[in-house]
Order: sequence, then structure tokens, then C-alpha cells
Amino acid sequence: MQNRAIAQRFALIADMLEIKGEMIFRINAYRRAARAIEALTEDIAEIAARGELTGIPGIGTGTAEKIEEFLKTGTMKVYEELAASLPPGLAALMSVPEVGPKTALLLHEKLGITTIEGLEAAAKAGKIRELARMGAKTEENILKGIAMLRRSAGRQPLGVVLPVARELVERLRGVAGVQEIDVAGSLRRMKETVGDIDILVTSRKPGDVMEAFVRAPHVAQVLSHGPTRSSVVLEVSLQADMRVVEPAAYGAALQYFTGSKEHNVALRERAVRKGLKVNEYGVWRVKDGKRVAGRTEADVYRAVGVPWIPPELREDQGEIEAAADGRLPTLIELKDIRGDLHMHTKWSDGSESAEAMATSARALGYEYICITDHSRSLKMAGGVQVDELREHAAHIRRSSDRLGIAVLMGTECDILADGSLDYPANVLADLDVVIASVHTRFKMTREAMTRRIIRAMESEHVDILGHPTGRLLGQRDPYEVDVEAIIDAAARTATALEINASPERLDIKDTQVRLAREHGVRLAIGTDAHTSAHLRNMPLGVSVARRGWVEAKDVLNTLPLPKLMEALGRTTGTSRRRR
Ligand code: DGT
Ligand code: CA
Ligand code: CA
Ligand code: ZN
Repeated sequence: MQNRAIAQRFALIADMLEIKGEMIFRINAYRRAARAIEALTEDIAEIAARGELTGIPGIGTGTAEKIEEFLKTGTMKVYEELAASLPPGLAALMSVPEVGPKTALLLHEKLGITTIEGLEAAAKAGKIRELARMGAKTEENILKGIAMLRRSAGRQPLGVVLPVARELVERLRGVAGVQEIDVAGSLRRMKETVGDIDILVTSRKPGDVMEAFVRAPHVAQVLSHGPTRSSVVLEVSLQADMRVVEPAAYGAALQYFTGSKEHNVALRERAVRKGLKVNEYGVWRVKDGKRVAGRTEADVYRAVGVPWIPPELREDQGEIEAAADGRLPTLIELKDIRGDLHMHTKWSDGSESAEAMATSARALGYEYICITDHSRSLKMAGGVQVDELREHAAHIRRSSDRLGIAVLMGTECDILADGSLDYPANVLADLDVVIASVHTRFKMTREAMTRRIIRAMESEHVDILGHPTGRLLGQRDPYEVDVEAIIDAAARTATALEINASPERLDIKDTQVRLAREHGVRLAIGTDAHTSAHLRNMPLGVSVARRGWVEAKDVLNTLPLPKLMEALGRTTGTSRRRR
């Protein structure tokens, strides 16, 4: 699939246009197109072959032509021309999280920097602070950005890896002779970033499935090709290993290679105390060397005296003790989710209408959704003015009945620098759901940021704190904030904390989710969809919840609509609040 390559190309074009000071609408057209393509689950070449490119929300005739051109020629003329007109190395500089197009150009023009190493040296030598609008703080942030870039090197976000791995596994499942096949490792545990993909298989014809593996689409390089083990590098710059194991040991191998390593160590210690030995071939009785389990994973756990433990919990965080005591949580599942409470439409920076989002959400089987566009001060994201918001609400109330799904009216209201909200109280009081989020002024002190957010949560109108730490996976660290204080405040003010399911956020993260749950804080899982394809990211949010030991009852949007309204302090959908 060339989806990713095309999306990246569009994002680069947008950055280059920005450097050249092009019109904002032109830049945004490319950014929107890049996002739309990232969100596709289907191969863009197939959509193009059907002549349906402009049917993708966010793709216009101009960007559709560029896609066709890329599919035909492997490049885009506009890209080549822009790249030729700009100094080399700018793209590398822009890959540093703190460096945008304007800064990259400035660094290049004033200091002649063309590489990340050069940038690092200049920051360390204190040369960047001498430039206009830059300071010691900027240098520090650039160094942090470079460190983050290096830290994340070699690991990929779950949301990027999951679709690629699924496609690969489904293809291999279809190979004649294959009996069982699963992913193991961090991917099966749904960890937020994945270092490599581990695949296990049982097959009557191991040679055939190995052959299919090394020849699969999206394999960029074959590292090794053996009878029972092969390794490849995929186009997403990630290694994938596949092992063929005998059926009698499949469960043991799956358990072993799912990890985590720490979980396995703890499980083995428990086994030793029972006179057992666990390895990737089975569970063995020490006194007579007899294999007592290995066929299934459940057998392996049972032999050690505990029930099967969901992979998301296998991090040696007390799950083995909880399992032994019968205290494992009944983890939330995707089917428990009854609606999505966080999404954007054309009214702000989304690409589709509220009706289109509703129709897609209904197809996912949801009972309700809430439209939460950006509030007025967020100009760059098309923030909605008060009178527009009232019109939108009236529009939704009029059209809600014929959509076959309850459409609630809400907002993702900006938390201003002092912790006040971006709409007056009487406007917020008329909405069904108020998400409050920080989108500006990320670089406050920890104390000021914590105070700012807690003040917003103390507003009686705020129901959910959106993407509470502001991080972007592998791109931007969380802002400085006291998450424990936020959790305490959430408990005290009955504000739900969001698990933002957008693949680039996953915010708050698993360990924070667990802490929140232990403090009795309610969670809300929202996709923050900017196009209907993003609504399908809900499973990513559910996996974060599961890794945080969350049950269905801990999550706001598992409630049926009347109960949701009650929890939000409203009587019926689209009515005024009572509290
Ligand atoms: P990753 O790939 O870095 O995201 O993380 P994992 O957990 O997938 O780690 P990986 O791919 O190195 O190994 C897969 C699993 O194999 C790991 O979760 C547990 C198991 N494993 C690997 N090496 C060892 C080891 O030295 N001891 C034990 N007990 N298990 C291991
Ligand atoms: Ca792995
Ligand atoms: Ca591995
Ligand atoms: Zn937001």
C-alpha cells in the first residue's frame, strides 16, 4: 500500500508551502488530504482504480490529481519543484518535534544548519538563542526534541503497526496448511509503541508459510529465511519475526513470546515454587521431567495455578497475584462502548458534516455520538463563535430524529491560560457534553499548568477533561503537569478523564488510567475523529483502558443514553442541564 508514502508526501508539501509563505487554504488542503489518507483502511490505489478518490472526505480534485500522478509516476511534480526550490536538509530539520517550517528556514539561513547533528551542536553552543525570537528555552526544547526523536527511533506507534500486522497475519492465515496463527509480543499486549512484530504459527507445511511470509507485500528486506524461523523488515521500518512451532507447544510458545519478559519471570518464579519449570515448549514437572501443559495458553496458566490472564495485563504489575486471588478485573471490550463523545466536523477543523459523522457512527452500531467542535478562540482550528454554536445546536436538534442515532451537541472548549473557559457559562449550560482541553500555551510551569487545568475542572459545566497531558506519541512530550493532582481533582469534581483514542495521542496513558481508576475517577474514551474513518480508532482507546485495568462500568460512554444523561446531569439528550 502506498497510502503512507502519499500522506507523508502531502504533509511535506504542506510544510514546504508554509516555508514559502503560501496561502493558508492551500497549505491546509494538503494537510487535510494527508490526514484523510492516513485514516484510510483501504488501499488508495484501489480507490483510485474505481475513480472514487474525490469521494474521500478531505480529497478535492487537485489533491486527487496528485495522488493519480504519484500512483503512475512514483512522484509529484509540485513536490519535486518545491524541494528543488528550497535548500537541502530542511526536511530533516523539520523532523525534530520542536522545529516547524519557519524555524527550519531561519536556522538554515542564519546558521547554515542542514543536519540534526548540526542543529544539536548549535543548540549546545548557545548559538540559537542569538537569533530573533529564540531563547535559551528554545534551545532546551530543541535538544529535548532531538532526544525524543532518538528515543523513539526503532519503535513505532501501535496505531501504525496494528493495521500492517493484521493485514500480514490475515494473508498468512489463508496459506494452505496453516492451522493457528497469532501475533505475540508487545503488539499482542497492545503496548503504545512496538519494537518489533512477533508472529507464531502452527502449520502442516511450514516451508510454505515461511515462503509466503518472506514474499508478503510490504516486506522491504529479508533478514533471514529458515525452515522454522524467518525475519524481515517491513516498509514501515519495523522488523517482523515469524516462528513455526509444533501444535503441542503452541500455547507455551504463545505465552512465552507474548511476554512481557517481566511477567514471564514472575510466572516462572511461581512455577518453581510448585516444582514446575516453564519455557517456550511447555510446563514441565521437575521431579520426572514430564510435560504437563503446552497445547493452549490457558493450560499453561492453569498448570501454574492461575486463570488465564489477558495479554494487556501482562506487565508484572500485580496481575499474577490478582489472578491467583480471583481478583482479575473483567476488562472492558469494544462491544461495551455505546457511543463516541469526541469528534470534529466541518464546523471547525474536521472534514465532514455532523450528518455524515452520525451516519458512519450508526454503521458502527453506536447508540449516540456527541459533536464537539473547537471553541471560538482556537482560530487556527476554525473555532466556533457563540452565535454559530447556537445555530449548529438548533440544526442538530432538527436533524437528529431522522439520523437513526442520538446526536448530542457539545464542544471541545479551550481551557484558556488562566484556567477560565472559552465560552461563557450560559452557553456551556445549554450543551449536552462539555469537553475542556488545553491547546495553547503548553510551556507553563508545572504548578501553573496544574492550577490552570484544575480550575477548569472545577467549573460545574465541564464534564470531561480532553487529552489530559497533551502528548503526541513520539512527537511531543506531555506538558509539565502534576497528573496525580489532576486525578485527585477529577475525583473531587466528578470530572471524567478522557482516554483520547487518536493513534497519535493515546492520552492519558495506561499507567495513568490505572491510577485514575483506583481513585474512583470515571473515564471517557473518545476518538477525537476529524473524519469518519477516525471513528474506527475506538479499539485503540479501549486497549489503553484495558492496560489500565478498566472495566465497562468505569467508562462514561458504556452507559445507555438515559444513564449517560443522568451521569452528565441532564434530563434528555439535547435538553438543558439540571444541575
Ligand atoms: P518490543 O518488541 O520491544 O516492543 O517488546 P516485546 O515484549 O515484544 O519484546 P521482544 O520482541 O524482544 O520479545 C518478545 C517476547 O519474548 C517478550 O515479550 C518476552 C519473550 N522474551 C524475549 N526475550 C526473553 C528473555 O530473555 N526472557 C524471557 N523470559 N522472555 C523473553
Ligand atoms: Ca516484539
Ligand atoms: Ca521479537
Ligand atoms: Zn483537542
